[in-house]
Amino acid sequence: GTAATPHIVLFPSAGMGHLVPFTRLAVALSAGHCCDVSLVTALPTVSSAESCHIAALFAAFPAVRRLDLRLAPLDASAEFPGADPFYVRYEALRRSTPLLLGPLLAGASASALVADIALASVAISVARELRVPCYVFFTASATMLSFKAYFPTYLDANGGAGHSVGDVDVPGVCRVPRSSIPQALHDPDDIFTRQFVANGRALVAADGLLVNAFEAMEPEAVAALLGGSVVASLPPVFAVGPLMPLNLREAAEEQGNYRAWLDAQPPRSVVYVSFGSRKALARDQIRELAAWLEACGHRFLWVVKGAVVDRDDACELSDLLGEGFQRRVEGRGLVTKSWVEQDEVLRHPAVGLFVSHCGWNSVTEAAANGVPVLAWPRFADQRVNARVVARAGFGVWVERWSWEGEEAVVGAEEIAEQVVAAMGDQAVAEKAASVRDEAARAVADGGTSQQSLAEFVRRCRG
Ligand code: BUP
Repeated sequence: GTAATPHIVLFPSAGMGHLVPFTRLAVALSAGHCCDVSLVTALPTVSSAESCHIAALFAAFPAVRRLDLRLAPLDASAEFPGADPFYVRYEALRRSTPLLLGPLLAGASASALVADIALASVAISVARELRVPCYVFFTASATMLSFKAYFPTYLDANGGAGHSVGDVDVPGVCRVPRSSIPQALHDPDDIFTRQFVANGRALVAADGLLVNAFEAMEPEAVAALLGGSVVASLPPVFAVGPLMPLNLREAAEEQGNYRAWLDAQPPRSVVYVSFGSRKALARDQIRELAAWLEACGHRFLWVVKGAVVDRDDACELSDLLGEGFQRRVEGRGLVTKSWVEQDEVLRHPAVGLFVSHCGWNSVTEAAANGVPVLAWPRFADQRVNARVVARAGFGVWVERWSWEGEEAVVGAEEIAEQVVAAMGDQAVAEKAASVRDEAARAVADGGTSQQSLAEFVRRCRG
C-alpha cells in the first residue's frame, strides 16, 4: 500500500454472521473509499453458505483481492467434546494465525490489518511484530462490544475467571442481567468463554475498533465507547453501521420462487420468520411454529434450518413440518430450507413483520429497512440485541420466551397473540420508519458512520 492508496487486509473468522459484515466492509472500503482491499478466506469453509458468498463476492467485486488461507483441520473432539463447529473453527484459526498470518501480511505489504473480534488477541500480536497497525472489527452491537471490553474487568473484580457470573453493570451503558449473558460465559472452561475473555482483554492493544453500529439505535453504548468511559485506554472506536448490503444474489438458481411470490402479496402483509444461519430450533419448537403459521391466517415466508451446519442438513421439509404442511398453506405461505437474500426480503414492501432471533446483522437489516421486529433471541448475544430492539422501539421482545437449552416450547397461541399485537402496533411501526431514516442519515455523505469510516481510512494512510 501507499499513503495515497492504503492496502487494507481484512481477516474474518467463520459463519455468515461474521462473513457478511466483513464483505460489506470490504466493498465499502474498496468501492466507497478507494482503498486497496484484500480479504483473507480460510479454506475449507465451515458452511456452504460461506463458500457461495465468497464466490459471489469475488465475482461481483474483482477489485477486492483474495488471500486464501489453507487450514489444517483441528480435531477438537477430544479437547472440546460436542463443541459448536463454528467455535472450533475460531480455535483452529487462532492457533494457525501465528504461523500463517505473518507471511500473508508481509507478502501483501499491508498498510493495516482488520481482524475479526474472534481472532483479536492472536491477530494483534502477529501484526505488532510486523509493525502493521491492527484494527478489530466487532461484527455485533455496540452494546455487546462495551460488554466484551468490560467483562475482564468484571471478572477480575469478582473473583476471577473461575467465579460464577451475575448481573454485569457496564459503566455508562446498561446492566446486562445474568439471564441475558451468553450461556457459554457461565462456564469458564467453555471454548467460547476462553476466546471471549482473551479477546476482550486484548482490545486495549488494538489500534482501533470498528463496530457495525450507529448512534440513533444505541445512543448510550456508542457514546460510552466513543467517550472512553467503558474501560480505561480503549483505542479509538469507529461506529460505521449499518454497513450497506451488497445484493450478490448468490446461488440464484436455488432460491426458489420467493421473489415472484413476494411481488404478488399486498403491502406489509407478510410475516418473515428466520432464526439466522447459526442454529436449528428444537424439532418440537419447529412443529409449534408450523402449527401457528397454519392456524394464523397470515401470509408468511419462513426460512427453516434443520442442522447447525448446512452441509449436514439432509432432512426434508416434510420431516420437519409434518406431512402435507406445505400443501395446506400453499399460496398463503412459503417455507424454504434454502438461503434467501434476507436484505432483499426485508426491503420488499410486502413484508410487515420480522420474527427474528436477533442476530446483529438481522437487527441492522431490519432497522435499515424499517421493518418492525418480534424479537425471539435464542443464544449468544441475542438477548442483549433484543433489548436494543425493544429500547430503540422498533420491535417488541417477549422476555419470558425460552432460549436454547431451556426446555419450554412456546405454544402456537402465544406466538399468534404476540404477532397480532406486534403487527397492529402503530407506535412500533412509526419508530421503525424513523430508525430507518436515522440509519440512512448515518451512512449518507456527511453522516456519522460515513465520517467514521473516512476517518479510519485516513488513519490507514498513515
Ligand atoms: Br438464514 C439467512 N439469508 O437465509 P445474523 C441469513 N442471511 O441473507 P446469525 C440471509 O445472514 P451470528 C438467509 O441477512 C444476515 O446478514 C442475514 O447474520 C443473512 O445471524 C446473516 O443475523 C446472518 O447476525 O449469526 O446467522 O445467527 O450468530 O454471528 O450473529
